[in-house]
Amino acid sequence: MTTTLPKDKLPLFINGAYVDGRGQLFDDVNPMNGQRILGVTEATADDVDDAVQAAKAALRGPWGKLTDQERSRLLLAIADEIDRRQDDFLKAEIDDTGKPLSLASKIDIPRGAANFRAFADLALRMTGETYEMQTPDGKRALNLISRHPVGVVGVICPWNLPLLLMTWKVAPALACGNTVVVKPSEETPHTATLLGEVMNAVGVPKGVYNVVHGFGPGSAGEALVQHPDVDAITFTGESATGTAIMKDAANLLKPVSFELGGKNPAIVFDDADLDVAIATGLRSVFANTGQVCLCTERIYVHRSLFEAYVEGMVKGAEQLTLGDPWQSTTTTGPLISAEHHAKVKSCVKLAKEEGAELLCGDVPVNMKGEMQNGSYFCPTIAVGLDDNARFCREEVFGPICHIAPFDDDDEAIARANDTEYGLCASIFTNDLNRAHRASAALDVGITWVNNWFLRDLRTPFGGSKRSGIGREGGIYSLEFYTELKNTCLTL
Ligand code: NAD
Ligand code: 6OD
Repeated sequence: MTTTLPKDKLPLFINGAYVDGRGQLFDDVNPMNGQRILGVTEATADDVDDAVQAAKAALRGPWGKLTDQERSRLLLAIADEIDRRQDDFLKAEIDDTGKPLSLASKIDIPRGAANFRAFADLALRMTGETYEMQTPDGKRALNLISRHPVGVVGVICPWNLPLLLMTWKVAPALACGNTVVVKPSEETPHTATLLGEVMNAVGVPKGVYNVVHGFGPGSAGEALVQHPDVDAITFTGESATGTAIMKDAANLLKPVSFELGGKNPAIVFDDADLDVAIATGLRSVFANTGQVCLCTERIYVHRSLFEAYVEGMVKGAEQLTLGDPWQSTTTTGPLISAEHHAKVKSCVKLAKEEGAELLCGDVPVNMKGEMQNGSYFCPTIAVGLDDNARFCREEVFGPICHIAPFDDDDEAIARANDTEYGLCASIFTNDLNRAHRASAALDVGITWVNNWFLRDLRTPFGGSKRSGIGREGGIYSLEFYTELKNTCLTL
């Protein structure tokens, strides 16, 4: 047991200390070259129980006694410490994901710190209302509404934006006075583990933040969801995994908050600024090699702009630079794993079988040196498919999109809505009325107008339909991370 992270393998972080999981040792692999980085110790159900008991004890211990102001100050200190250790977090995140330095240093790691700053503010806003009433015998009574932590929160995370998405859940949970047990993705276990050192360095009490490693079914993920002392589950990942987790959580009637998959549309109306639509389209399709839940996979373009838009997108896609994530010129890293590479490849093969014309991509990547064994995939743009093609309906989660023409606004909106998902949409128009009409008509949690992934952390984030349950962000996070209590006093 140690309070600093060992270099030779990744242990669990339980009750303020690093301990080896008692399960199997599994490999953390660098997708840039397919090489093992180090071994990760898997948590058994007993390890998960240790973490949950530590989290439960911390609720009743010093953490539960801190004032809102003290918790808020600790969250700010965590943010400062992430900033101070930015290089360590960058190394851990880039090794695990292969994402380019240009992206991780601008988005992933700074957002990890920003999440704690944003929710430090929330800790000071745990207010409730008061309702005054008359009792039947004419006295006055006050109903005082107060907010209380939910308890131990299980945080289950995906691999695409590991630190960003994990802290997006951990920060509001802690702001509201809860304690957490985090289960990072088995593909990207590093930054969550490193955050343990940060927690210790700034004086977060033991047991408030715990990390268990492993997989989903039959492993740490399932053990966490099924644990009777875990009071709520917040999960980001695939919709099908959400269904499995919800079934398990239902047995103990646990509240869940879900950020799930998408098949996000973009609509380019006939009055759009074409340069903005193309530049934003390129970012929204290819950022993080298409592995952002908000990425656009279906684009509908007014017929009058279709040809020029497609030409601009193809030209832009061909200019992307696949390469070593550490090189400043690299725009596009590998996919997360060989397995995911095989999945994306099979989706593109399917698109061709369904009759797609591929305007770029569909060629082997020509990587040099150790990157020949990396999971690199050529940016791919398809046209010519019917909206019912599987390639246009199922989430691929890679650097791909399909572009189709449309003739009128209602048709574009109906086609954009014709999906089981409802996470986000981006629309391009200079007509304010059109923007409002379209946004109101789109069945999604977030509509971006002439931009994409522009985030104000005070706003509600989440999806409708099969893209999620609930909203998190700003004061909206209070809904999930606190219990409301009414105290009724006669005076
Ligand atoms: P995933 O669902 O395969 O895994 C996510 C996490 O769940 C992992 O930690 C995994 O070990 C765990 N898990 C799997 N089965 C489980 C079970 N039965 N019980 C408990 N835990 C279980 O997702 P992924 O492949 O890591 O991430 C990619 C997916 O996540 C995509 O579908 C993407 O759209 C989605 N995503 C959504 C958002 C959003 O905000 N809506 C954000 C990021 C990713
Ligand atoms: O920006 C966020 O807060 C957020 N949850 C982004 C999700 C991205 C999905 O991959």
